[in-house]
Formats: sequence, C-alpha cells, structure tokens
Amino acid sequence: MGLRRLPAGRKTNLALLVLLGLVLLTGGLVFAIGVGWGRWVAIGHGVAGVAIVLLGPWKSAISLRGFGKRGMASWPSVALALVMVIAVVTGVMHATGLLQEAPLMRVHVGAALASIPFIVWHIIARPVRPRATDLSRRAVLRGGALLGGSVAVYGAMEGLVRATSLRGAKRRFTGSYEAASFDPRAMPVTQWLDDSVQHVDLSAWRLRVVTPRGERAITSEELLGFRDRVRAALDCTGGWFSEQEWEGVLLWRLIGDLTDVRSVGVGSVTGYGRRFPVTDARNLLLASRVGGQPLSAGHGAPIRLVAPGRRGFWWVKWVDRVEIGSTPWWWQWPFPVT
Ligand SMILES: Nc1nc2c(c(=O)[nH]1)N[C@H]1C(S)=C(S)[C@@H](COP(=O)(O)O)O[C@H]1N2
Ligand SMILES: [Mo]
Repeated sequence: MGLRRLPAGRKTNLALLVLLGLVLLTGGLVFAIGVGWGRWVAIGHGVAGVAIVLLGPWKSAISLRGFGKRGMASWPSVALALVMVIAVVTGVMHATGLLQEAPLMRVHVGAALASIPFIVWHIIARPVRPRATDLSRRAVLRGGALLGGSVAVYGAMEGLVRATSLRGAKRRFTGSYEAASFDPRAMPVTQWLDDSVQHVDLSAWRLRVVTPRGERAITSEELLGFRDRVRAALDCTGGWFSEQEWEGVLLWRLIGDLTDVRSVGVGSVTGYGRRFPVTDARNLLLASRVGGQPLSAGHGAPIRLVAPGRRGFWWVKWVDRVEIGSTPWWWQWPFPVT
C-alpha cells in the first residue's frame, strides 16, 4: 500500500496534538455544562473527533515509517492507538445511538482518561518542536481544509442519523438520551463513583443548616411542610436524562437572601457534596417528593438536591447539611473526586 509515501510529518503530529487537547477539553466541558450553549461545545467535540479520524491515514504513514526505522512499534504507541480507537468507536456509537449499552459512556471517558499518560509519553519520547513555518500560508490552508472536511463529515453523519431515524436523532443537546421522564419509579438510580444507596434512619436524621448566624437542625416533618415545585431534567454524564416534577423547599427559604456570603455547600450523609454560588439558592430545590410520591432511597430520600441546568453530579442525594460560606463556589474539584 502507498500509505508510507503519504506526505506526512511533524505538522500532522502537531495537528493531532492540538486536536487531542481539544477533544479532551471539550469533552470535559460538555460534562460540566448543562445549559443550552453547551450544544456548541458538544458539536465542537464531535467535529474535533472527526478531524482526528480524518488524519488517521497520515498518522498511519508516519507510524509505519517509524516502525521501519525502529524495527517495531513501541508498546505505548500501540496502547495509545488502541485507546484512541476505543474512544472513537464508543463516541460514534453513543452519538448515533447504534449501541446503547449503559457502560458505553464510561468506556468512552475511561479510554479518554487512559490516553492522557500515553499522550504525555508521546510528547516526551517523540517531541515535536513547533516552528514559525507551522503557521505558513500553506499550513493554514491545510488546517482550514481539515476543519472544513471535518464539519462536512460531522454534518453528513448527523444528517444520516436523522434521515434513518436512528436513536441518535433524539438525543438532548448534551448528547444524553431520555429515560423514564415523569415516571420516577422507572428512572435509573446511579452514583457518581463509589457512593452507595443509603437507607437513612429518619428518627436520627436532621438537616443541619449552617449560616454565619448560627446552626439549625431541621427535621423531616418540618421539611414536609414546604410545597415548592420545580420541573427539571436530571442529566447524568452517564448519557441519559430524565425530566421530573420535583417538590420540596427552595434553598433560599432556609438560608434567607444573604449578600455577604459567596457560596452554599450541600452535603450528603456519605460525605459527597458540591458547592454552589449563593445566587443559585433561589433556583436550587431540596426535594422530598418526585412525581407526587416521596423519594425512594435510591433517588436520595429523605431529601436530594435538584439543580436545574446542572449535570446530574450536582444533584446531591441523601442531603444532611447545607452550609453557607465565604469560600468561592469554584474552589472545589470541577468533578467530584469520590
Ligand atoms: N450522595 C451522592 N449524591 C449523588 C451521587 C452520588 O454518588 N452520591 N451521584 C450523582 C449523580 S452522578 C447523578 S447522575 C444523580 C443520579 O440521581 P438518581 O440516582 O436519582 O437518578 O445523583 C447525583 N447525586
Ligand atoms: Mo451521573
């Protein structure tokens, strides 16, 4: 085959490096953004993914020449190629809906994370030094052609998914598929990493509300007196979403409108928790009911947070404390670490 003779070299490698940075960044951002403009980040993620695939033949030419020189492929390059293929295949399967197994997104993210050390290895072992000519007119034109080609292929794939009514046509802007909306009993129960479903003993349970004015403990009966309602979609980064009618108490009713504090932390009996800008307290709901029924243990009884417009990992379950603080909300890991 003529692959070896394709005119490919450092610029292909540089382009791939930039694209890998882009897919990792946009992938992380899609997980972080639960509101409408996240759509553009998701599309950017897809386009960058396509561009990586389009560079495949050129990259293969480089690799083949490299093997020729070194006699064989080094195992980290093989591993990198393998995880890239897994990430691309699972990404395409999820986006088109061709395959809809639950662990698909985990495998996709797992492969992406696994690629990082190999990418770092590649940068160190096979360094590519950018040169001024990398931004020559010709290089820019080629980059433009790659971008145009990638947008075209991405658009064609989306068109095909729609034309053939593949399940992918029905995914939300985050890429998630609908699961059991307005049917809380059928809604999936899921945990972020290593938490497990809690069966909270109501007689001992209290909601501790900590503000600069002091600490309060609220019982579950007291909480049942509130009837605030919010309709919102829980959109799990595992790739599904479910819209429900939630009922409980809006957070600001418990903490008041505070101007001299920055953030409100919401914590679970398991130690899991997230911190929010205090201005969100008007929209955050501590829900004790869903779809007119008390929450099940799996969905976070006695109360769970409903955080409209935020991805599922912000929706803390089995809440037992709300804490006002001067720590800025962004002073936490972008994604929970336990
Ligand atoms: N305490 C606690 N709350 C949690 C989690 C967790 O692991 N621990 N997982 C979050 C994630 S990732 C999601 S998608 C939702 C899932 O809510 P559900 O099981 O009611 O569908 O809960 C969130 N709240
Ligand atoms: Mo999730």
